[in-house]
Amino acid sequence: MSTSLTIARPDDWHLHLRDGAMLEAVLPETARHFARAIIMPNLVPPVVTGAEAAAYRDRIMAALPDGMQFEPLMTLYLTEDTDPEDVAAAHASGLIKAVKLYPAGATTNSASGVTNFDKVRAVLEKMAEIGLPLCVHGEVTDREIDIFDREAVFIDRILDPVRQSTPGLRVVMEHITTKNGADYVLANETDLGATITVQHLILDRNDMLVGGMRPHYYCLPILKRAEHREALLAAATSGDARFFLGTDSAPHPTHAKESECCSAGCFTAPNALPILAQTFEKASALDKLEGFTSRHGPAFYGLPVNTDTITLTKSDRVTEFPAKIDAGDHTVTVFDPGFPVYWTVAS
Ligand code: OTD
Ligand code: ZN
Ligand code: ZN
Repeated sequence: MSTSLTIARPDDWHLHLRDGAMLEAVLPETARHFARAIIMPNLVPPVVTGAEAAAYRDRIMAALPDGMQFEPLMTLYLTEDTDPEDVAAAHASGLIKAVKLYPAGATTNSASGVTNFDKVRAVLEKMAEIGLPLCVHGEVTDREIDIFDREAVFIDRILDPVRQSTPGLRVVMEHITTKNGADYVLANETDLGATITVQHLILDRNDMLVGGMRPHYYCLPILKRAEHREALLAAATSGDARFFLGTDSAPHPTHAKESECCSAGCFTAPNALPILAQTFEKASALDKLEGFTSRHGPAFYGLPVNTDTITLTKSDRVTEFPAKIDAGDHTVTVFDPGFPVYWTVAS
């Protein structure tokens, strides 16, 4: 028995490709299935200027194996020193598709992020004027706020005030992890979208913590309670165009994950689409998969939907994914959803 589903080729609206040997190792895993991806700028040092984004794009294209197609959609890392005119020029030339806001200290390599939002006001106003989206890592970083509450508090304290004071600013709430995040999107008709990862659709904090700590499920924002996962799944499978796939595939060497202080991030690029097909099927929403993976993102970013297609097939044999891929002197452990997957990307 087999079932198949052909959809417009997906894009990944939130991806970490890194640099050097890691970039070479992980790029084919994305390019095999996805046509384009919004490339996160949290390198060390971060990608701050248009010139740095152009150089990074060139390194990505140089790392793409012969015969593979892929378009990196570049972003700039917003700092308190970012020059509005440099942002506008990088946008006007077609180089960048978004600017990324990290509150300082929120996640991996976010030390150069924003602490004082008054200092980025001129950049945000320029972005609203030219229609350039702001991608937001939506967590406060104050020590006194519990890690499980950081997204909800960010929405109230930072996101809503920034949006109110910058009319016309287009915002993508990246990797939403709570019902609060989904509800905020649903309550705001215009200029707002949200990406959702694979792991936040299928896992909750019990999967990470009960019976032992599973470092490969540790990512930021951290997995939440089951009721939040259910709200995200409802949003993703609803067909609402404000929700689209951003895998947040974030590779780290296996030793850095399986360590005393584990790095945050799940490496989902190789199996994101088969896991999603199975998840949408289980939710009786296979007909909504193409919108989530291939149509809603381009609509938000004002880009064409890809004209070629991929075919996902389901069989009664479990799909085998590699446990690890090689990356220079290291390996990267591939995300294991914790259940057998019967879908595969056929072409
Ligand atoms: N979350 N890991 C990383 C980034 C994301 O917040 C994110 O976008 C990373 O490793 O770059 C993670 O857990
Ligand atoms: Zn983030
Ligand atoms: Zn990310």
